[in-house]
Amino acid sequence: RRFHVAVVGATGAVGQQMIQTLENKNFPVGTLTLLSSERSAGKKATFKGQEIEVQVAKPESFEGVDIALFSAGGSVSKALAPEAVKRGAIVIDNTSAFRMDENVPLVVPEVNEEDVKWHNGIIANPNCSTIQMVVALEPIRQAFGLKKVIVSTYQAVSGAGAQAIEELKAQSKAILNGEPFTPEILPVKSDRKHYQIAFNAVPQIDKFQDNGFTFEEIKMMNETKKIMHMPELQIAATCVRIPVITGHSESVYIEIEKEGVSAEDIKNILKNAPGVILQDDPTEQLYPMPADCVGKNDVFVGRIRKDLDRDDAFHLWIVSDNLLKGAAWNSVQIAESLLKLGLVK
Ligand code: 11C
Repeated sequence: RRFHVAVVGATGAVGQQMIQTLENKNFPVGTLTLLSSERSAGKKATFKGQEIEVQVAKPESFEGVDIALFSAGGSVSKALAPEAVKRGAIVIDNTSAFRMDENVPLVVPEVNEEDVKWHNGIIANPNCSTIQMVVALEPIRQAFGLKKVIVSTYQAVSGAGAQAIEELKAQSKAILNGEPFTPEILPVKSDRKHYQIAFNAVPQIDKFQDNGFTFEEIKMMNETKKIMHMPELQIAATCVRIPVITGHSESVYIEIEKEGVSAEDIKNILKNAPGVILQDDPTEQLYPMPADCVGKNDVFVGRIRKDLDRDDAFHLWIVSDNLLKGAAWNSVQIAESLLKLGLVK
């Protein structure tokens, strides 16, 4: 059978990729409903050669919808996801609105696919920087145990949406032409101050919490524990925005349980891990970079080294397309898991 799918936030950076991914993966779509805020309604998007007009998202928009993919911001999800569920849809939500809700599974299919089984209408899609990290860490945990993670990110501007992409492009041109510019979007549109992103690195993604971490860092820490079912995991994150358009990179330090493990052992595990591509050969200067990962669904891992001071510690470099595995592809993959497990009525 074919399914009625809705995409909420259809004109956004992630929404566009969701439509494309449904097409590329040949997801069994019968009807595709595209929804957005009033501001973007009326625009058109193409799915399998057909133009579809984007409509204003309202509670009634979800009548007859089987699966609704939400990526229009937390407030839209909070208001409309329960309305969609009330009308019989299963919601896959790409915002942080429900991720830490204990009644809502938070799913990365390579890691915890089985968690979709206990959903109550909403399944949350994790933060992009969390997703790519857990895809690489779970196989290591399964083989050798995992005690501690320290991650520093190098995140692309598309994580902050279409306006942030435009800001980076316009600013780069202005600086190269010696023209004035006023930062208005990054690091966080709704925060008080805005800073230059072109030719810069900004150690703030999302707003600061009272404990000195940003919300992006807290999300990475909490979501990783929930997805991996490891409330006891020691984990700390530092999240940095860099002037790359798409593709998040992460430098990750881990401490494992097992003794006597070599970097080669870790590479062998990752070579066969689902969703992972090992790109690691210093003799050939082979390592993952965002420019090579754009448009691909996999998580790329390289620079795997054993720590020089600790026998149980390793360093990794993890890169993925934040709009695909980090968002659109992981959401569609959750929808595929629902079909595979016979969970869509
Ligand atoms: C960024 N990771 O790169 C963020 C975007 O919680 O879904 C995704 C925010 C989220 O800015």
